[in-house]
Amino acid sequence: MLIRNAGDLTENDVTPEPIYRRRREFMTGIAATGILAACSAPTEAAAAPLKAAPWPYSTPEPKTSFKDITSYNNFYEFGVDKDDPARNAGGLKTRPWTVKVDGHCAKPGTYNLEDVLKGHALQERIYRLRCVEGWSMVIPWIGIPLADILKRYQPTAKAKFVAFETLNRPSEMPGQRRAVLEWPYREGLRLDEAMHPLTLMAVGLYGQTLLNQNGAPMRLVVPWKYGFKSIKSIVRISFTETQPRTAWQVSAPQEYGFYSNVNPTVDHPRWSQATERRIGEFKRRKTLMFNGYNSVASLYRGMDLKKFY
Ligand SMILES: Nc1nc2c(c(=O)[nH]1)N[C@H]1C(S)=C(S)[C@@H](COP(=O)(O)O)O[C@H]1N2
Ligand SMILES: [Mo]
Repeated sequence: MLIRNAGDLTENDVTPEPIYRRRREFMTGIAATGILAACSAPTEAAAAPLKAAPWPYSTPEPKTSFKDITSYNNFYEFGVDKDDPARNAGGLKTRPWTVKVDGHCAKPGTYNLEDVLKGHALQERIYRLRCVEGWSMVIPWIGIPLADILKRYQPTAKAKFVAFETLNRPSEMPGQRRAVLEWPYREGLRLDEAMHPLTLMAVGLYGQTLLNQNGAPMRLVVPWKYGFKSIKSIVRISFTETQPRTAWQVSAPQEYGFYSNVNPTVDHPRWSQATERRIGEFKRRKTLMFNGYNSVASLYRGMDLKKFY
């Protein structure tokens, strides 16, 4: 098979259909024994092994170490310092976990995590993650294309955006006892962005279920946008007609736009976005437009990306 960079992909060629279907048949069985078994574990397990089919368009760049990915985090619900989430997230109970799906869709409801994930094939996708603060990582995520999940709820013609909410539970999320952001953390995507084949709902990384500091049990990964769009520990998914409010826009609208596409030519008021430092390296490297995921450019044709930052 021809291996290309994900940046060159079009919507229709991310995974050839017959391979996808065969993999899906294989993985349905895996999903039943892997993540689903982990979800129903009676005690708070650290992490359970998770099998996933390799995705052929992963970046070949060296992966950031497991230690860095799990100890250098932004998860303000557990504190604002990079080492706070790893230290403070252990008390979060992620079983059972329910997800409310509402808004403009034919199948709204409150679902168990098991039901949200059931029947979907897990893939391992190695993506770059670029934080607006100027650092980046290469992370081997395990997840499901968000589009596959969303389609099951049958969004109606009125659905133009998808809004996401993180858990709001100050008793287990000590950072929520301070008003550093408006809680719960909220994010949103345009429906076509949410349905783009690169947009992933992640349930694991490095071959195991997510640790709490990375957004267990289920978090978004939108690789062409700054890291803060990749909302963690999701409990609500809403199909909306109008553009949803996001936590960062509410806190500093002049700094954080709704789109937040990685763009080396549009600086954040406090930080240049032209270069970045890969965690584990010292040199700085050039930041790429759309974080190198060029196939998304068609989503923004005709838009002034300085205005819609
Ligand atoms: N709920 C929630 N989601 C969040 C954040 C947060 O503070 N709260 N931080 C965001 C930011 S700024 C980044 S860079 C990524 C970091 O993900 P990682 O720690 O798994 O690398 O999570 C994003 N998702
Ligand atoms: Mo970030």
